[in-house]
Amino acid sequence: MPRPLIGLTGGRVYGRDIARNLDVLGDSPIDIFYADYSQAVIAAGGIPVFLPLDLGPVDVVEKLDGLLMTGGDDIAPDRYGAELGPDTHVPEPTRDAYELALLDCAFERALPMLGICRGLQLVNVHAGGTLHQHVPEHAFVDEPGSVEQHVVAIEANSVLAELYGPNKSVNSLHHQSIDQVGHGLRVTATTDDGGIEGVEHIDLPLVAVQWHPEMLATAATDPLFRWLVDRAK
Ligand SMILES: [Mn+2]
Repeated sequence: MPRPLIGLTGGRVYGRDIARNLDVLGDSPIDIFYADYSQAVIAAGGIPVFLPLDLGPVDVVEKLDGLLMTGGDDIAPDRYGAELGPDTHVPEPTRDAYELALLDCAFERALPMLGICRGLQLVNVHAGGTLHQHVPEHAFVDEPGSVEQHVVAIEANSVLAELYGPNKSVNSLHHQSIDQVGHGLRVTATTDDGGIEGVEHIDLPLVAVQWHPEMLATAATDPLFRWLVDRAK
């Protein structure tokens, strides 16, 4: 059995955003992703491939066996019918458009999909849901990403319950979260303050979580990446 090809999304910065870069390259676009994601996919037996933001989603989804929507900056609130809140980061419209189009194609092909952090928020917005634009009590951004900050309760009879059992201690590096849940999604992980931290699609192989399994000490053996790779085979 060949190792499945897992597409990874990422963001875009510019030469000027990179320390010690040449000044003359300040306006040059650079597509980026955190290697924690690709390392976790490799450890789970998949072959990660980065999906450049200029690629046509239709062309690339045809070639993929699975899709990992990674973390990143805030989604433009107009994508879910809201005004830009005072604490919402400057939107990245190129990435929003690209990832939403990727999800269109992945849904059409029923591709196995995993969303992490922004990836979960994106899945929800794609499904017609909305976001809370600022939940600072979940933004533990001054501590290492590997630190577990709170517990999530996991719904029985879900993929997350199969993988983790009834609860899991997780990290928390997000300042936005799901408000209204989108169509076709089922909430399968919540916090005791009422936050939604995990959703699954009722028909398709799609799981999304608000925490960052790729940053935990257990990343190399995290069952979520194994789930994605196994479903992608
Ligand atoms: Mn959290």
